Amino acid sequence: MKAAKLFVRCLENEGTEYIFGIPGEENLDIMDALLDSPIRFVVTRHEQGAAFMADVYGRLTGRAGVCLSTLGPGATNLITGVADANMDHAPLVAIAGQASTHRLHKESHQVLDLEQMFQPVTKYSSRLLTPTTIPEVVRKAFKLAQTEKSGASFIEFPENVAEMEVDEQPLPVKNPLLPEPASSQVERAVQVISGARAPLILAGNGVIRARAWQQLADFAEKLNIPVANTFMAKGVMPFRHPLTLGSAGLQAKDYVHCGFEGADVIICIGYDLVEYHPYLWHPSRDRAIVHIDTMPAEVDAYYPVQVGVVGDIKHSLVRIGELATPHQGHRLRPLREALIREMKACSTDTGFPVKPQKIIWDLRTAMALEDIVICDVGAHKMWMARMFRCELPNTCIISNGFASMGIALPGAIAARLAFPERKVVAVTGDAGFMMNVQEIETAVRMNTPLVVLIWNDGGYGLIKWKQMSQFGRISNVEFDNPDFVLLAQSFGAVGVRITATEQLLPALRLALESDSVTIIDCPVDYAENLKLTATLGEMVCPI
Ligand SMILES: Cc1ncc(C[n+]2csc(CCOP(=O)(O)OP(=O)(O)O)c2C)c(N)n1
Repeated sequence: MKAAKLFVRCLENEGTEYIFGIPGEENLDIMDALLDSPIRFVVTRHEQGAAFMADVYGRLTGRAGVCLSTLGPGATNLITGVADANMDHAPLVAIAGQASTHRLHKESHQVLDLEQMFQPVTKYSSRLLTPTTIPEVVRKAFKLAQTEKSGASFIEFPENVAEMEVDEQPLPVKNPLLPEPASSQVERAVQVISGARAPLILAGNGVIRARAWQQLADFAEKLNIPVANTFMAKGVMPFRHPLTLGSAGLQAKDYVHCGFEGADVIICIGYDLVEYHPYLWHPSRDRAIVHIDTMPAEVDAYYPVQVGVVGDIKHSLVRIGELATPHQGHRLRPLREALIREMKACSTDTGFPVKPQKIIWDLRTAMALEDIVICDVGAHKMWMARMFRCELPNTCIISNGFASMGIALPGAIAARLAFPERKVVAVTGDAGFMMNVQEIETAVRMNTPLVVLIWNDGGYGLIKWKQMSQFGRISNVEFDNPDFVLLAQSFGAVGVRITATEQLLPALRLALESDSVTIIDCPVDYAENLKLTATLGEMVCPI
């Protein structure tokens, strides 16, 4: 058979359901081979959108999302989404066409060394120089992308190799099991945790990747230890659970930081430093850290590990949970209660533009608990991370490693394709929305009903917030927007403009019930940003 056909068979063998991308002249054979495959090709309007779709598909399913582009400019367009997946540990396999191997050694139309270009943003980057290596390269790409720490792989496929004849078969798919933790380390962790005066758990995205949320809840409950989560681990403990403290990730002080300040032992579980720098939650550098993860800890002066328990996270939690001595009392409950009071404070607010807290209240009211929010990057993300309650893991996706704007709309399309029975909302700033606005066409064409909720402030809100906090004036952060209602309509989507706060909840409910793609243009009152900075700056810990 043709090498391109073998390649597609190898993708099928890995369980690939979708490929997101844009064809080009140098991957004609793959595109043709896909016509005879059950894999669905989702044509996007920009390769960045394709990579973000694969990224979010990977986060939600734990299986590598696949994206494809042509050589040169198609591949450079993929890079941001691939880097995002890699830094956030989302499994993804990116594929790019390449010129024939006969012209890779010299200056040549659209030719870049893609294998090298993708190396810093992937775990594995490889060029297919002969068709017989296809089964190994594809298997390795998926194996590395899906094995902890999961991330991105890249395959470059020259067009002349794609059309060669080959007689090979896909390799059997076998994914490695993580080792059990060493008993000596489990025992040391048990001693430190049992002897702690005021322990605190920081749960990261690794707990979600390990699907270990039930073991985390059992561990916290059995030992009676409160749990803070990173932005990327929202929902890892149900928010309604009395031991849940909420999300840690703001650069300012917050209630949850009072927990860190008062703790003597901090148990970091499935936590990657890229999610939230330790100098922000551990400036004193003097607490004992127990690191429970699939890999040894990164070296960082603010992350002094006293005990590292490396191995299968579920197993580590069960073993330590069985042996450690439970703690008494609910010392940190006032922190949780203070946060809940803040969440509720604007629930009936009618001020306009709409306050961030009120947008979040209405969104949570309108959405079912299993529905999915994909959050973009900006001031809205900070508010969502802090105040949007999640009862289930992977119901509020936040990119907080690479933290690239533009993920929300393409990500929402992927979420809807991965879980057609659940409703999906893209929460985005006006700037991030415009970065991948063209994917509305993809959503309408693919018939993926979803809601895009734009927090409209006519500017780069987060940067404005930081400029004002630091310098008291703004520099080059304002812009004009198109008419989002007309824009939506021109794509065949529904456009809704909120002109009074009371309209938001009914608009959200209607949009969630609808079978259309709905774009809601919601003016936001970002005067609340500086008010929050001031409140947090003056905060006295309620414990
Ligand atoms: C691709 C990319 N470019 C720039 C940034 C830096 N950045 C972070 S937030 C932000 C402003 C986002 O504005 P908007 O999307 O309108 O959201 P808002 O902050 O107003 O809620 C910028 C420029 C980034 N994170 N990603």
